[in-house]
Amino acid sequence: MRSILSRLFGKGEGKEALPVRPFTGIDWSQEPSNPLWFEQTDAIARVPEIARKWHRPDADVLLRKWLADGYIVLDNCFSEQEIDRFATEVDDAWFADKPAPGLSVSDVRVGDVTHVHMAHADLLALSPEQRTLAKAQSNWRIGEFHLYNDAASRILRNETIADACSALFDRPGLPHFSLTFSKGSTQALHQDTCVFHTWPFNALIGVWIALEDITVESGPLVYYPGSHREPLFHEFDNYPQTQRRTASPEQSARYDAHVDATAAKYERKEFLAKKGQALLWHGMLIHGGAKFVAPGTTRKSFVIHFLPDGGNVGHRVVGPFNW
Ligand SMILES: O=C(O)CCC(=O)C(=O)O
Ligand SMILES: [Fe+2]
Repeated sequence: MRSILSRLFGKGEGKEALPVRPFTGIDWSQEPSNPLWFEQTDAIARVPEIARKWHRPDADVLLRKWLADGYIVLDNCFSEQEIDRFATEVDDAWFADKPAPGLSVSDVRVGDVTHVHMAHADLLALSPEQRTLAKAQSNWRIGEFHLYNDAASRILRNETIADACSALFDRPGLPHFSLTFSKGSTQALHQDTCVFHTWPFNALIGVWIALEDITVESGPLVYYPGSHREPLFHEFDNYPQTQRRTASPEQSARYDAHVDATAAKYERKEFLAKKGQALLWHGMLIHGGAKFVAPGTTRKSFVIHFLPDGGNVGHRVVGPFNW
């Protein structure tokens, strides 16, 4: 008797060879889902019930804005002192006495070479003059700084933000994946749902926190209120398997064009935040970094992505991956 594998893939007697297809992941349409309240058709009717659980006088207004516009802005979540401490310590990491094992700084340009991820130890091995120059001339970022720094960890664990995300999800939200930006990102327009793998759909809230007052010329966060209500790009028809991270180069180009064309239907806004203000956005809200960044400007910000427990299903998705 022929083995299962040879029956599937082998050239057997009297049998045409079956074409070998790469495994493209599970069929997510068959996967049980527990959709979020704001993804359901009766969402507006549920606002009073959800608002009662969020102990803020403006809960009702914020939830209605979340549904209509796909984002909310929160003030007074942090003390000025904790924001300042964070901003200072990010800068100080460049001149620390000793390296933090595991920490790396991304997109560091030394001379003509840009290091995608530079280990903190390698950074500290540069002379102080080289570091001062690299810091000024690079559009550097730090991923997961909260794992290495108390001031960042304190911001990540802020209770007002966690309560807001849990209220918006109507289930406990957990902070994941922090990013510390030093300058305007100039990032292309995108939807975070399409760069994460979440289940249920849109189980994702982005939180953008200003670590200083943000100016027009520093390349602010750009976003398009209401764009979150647009359907998912039609080619991503087996989400969360099919999205931007698993898309082919051609498909990625079509997605990017789709996002640009969709954004053009909406008003473009820039988040000219005051230090400490936070913008919370829906996974499908189109956003990116403004294209123009004036030389010498900074745009210090901290981004956290919140998901409900178990909402990240990246481990159930198959590659190849674009990043
Ligand atoms: O800060 C920016 O310019 C964009 C950040 C962003 O898109 C993200 O972290 O999801
Ligand atoms: Fe994003």
